[in-house]
Amino acid sequence: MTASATTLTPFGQDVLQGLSQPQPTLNSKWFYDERGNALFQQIMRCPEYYLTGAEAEIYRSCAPALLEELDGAPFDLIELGAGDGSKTQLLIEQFLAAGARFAYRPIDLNAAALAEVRDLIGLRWPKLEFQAIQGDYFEALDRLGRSTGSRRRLVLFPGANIGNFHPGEAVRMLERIRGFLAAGDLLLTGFDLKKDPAVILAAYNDPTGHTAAFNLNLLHRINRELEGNFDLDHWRHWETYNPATGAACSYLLPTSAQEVTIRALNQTFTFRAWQAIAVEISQKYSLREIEGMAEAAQFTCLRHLQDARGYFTDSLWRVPT
Ligand code: AVJ
Repeated sequence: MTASATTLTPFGQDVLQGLSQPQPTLNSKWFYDERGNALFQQIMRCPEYYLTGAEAEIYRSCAPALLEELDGAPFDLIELGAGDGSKTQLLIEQFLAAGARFAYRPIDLNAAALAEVRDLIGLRWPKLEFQAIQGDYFEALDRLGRSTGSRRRLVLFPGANIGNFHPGEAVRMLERIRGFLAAGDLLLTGFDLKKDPAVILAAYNDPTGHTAAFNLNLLHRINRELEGNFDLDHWRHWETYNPATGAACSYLLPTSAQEVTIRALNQTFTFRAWQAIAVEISQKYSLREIEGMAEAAQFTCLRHLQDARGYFTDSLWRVPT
């Protein structure tokens, strides 16, 4: 008998659905439990994972470009997926030095991460208006309500998190964000750019094994939260990059035939040796493709802010009048 969908957590429902498909799939959004967050911090410290450093370089110097577009009017700085907020502090520092008037409203699923951001901001800038909103991006945006246009919005969508969506889904996501904005409001999105495939593969295959541990943690999480019995000694992390499509994809591969029982789902899944579970897409784009996405989502692409190596862009878009 199958566990009835109503008694399952959203994680359980998604795992059941994903593993029941002809091509088994697990969604990378479930990577980020407590252990996953800690492992992702390790990845961000790997020299091969160039994305974090490249975006920090951009954030360190992009304030003038943003303030120029905001014309000195007071605004709300809304951040989708704040993480530990360290990059954004680089920006806040410059905004305050330039005398900008704004409130900082980070949104994140992770309550612990938000509490840390609150403490850091409170210590450094006790007078800065601050509102942490815990939840799913769109739940949280719903709570903020639609922009009235009386106070400008600058939405940050950093970290190449958009890359975890397939390109079509990404456009729909950006369109949905636009639904919460008014004419003149700004969106700054981090996109990882197409580059030497060797550089990309190395970023998702660090020699210390942090990325492998991060991906395999999803099977651990199923074992912990859904009473699964994945034998982690028989699963491997495998990364691919297709330079024709720009998709970096990660898979979990069983090195021998596996039978896995997940008690919370009342299900046993069988995997043939080397039958992959697809877990993550980290889509890479060209500047042209990004401009096409802006148009498809009905934004005006104002400019690309890039790191010196041209590995990454934070693309600045405006809602047209
Ligand atoms: C947090 C989604 C930007 O796709 O590069 C890092 C997650 N996965 N290493 C990415 C990740 C493997 C990361 N994002």
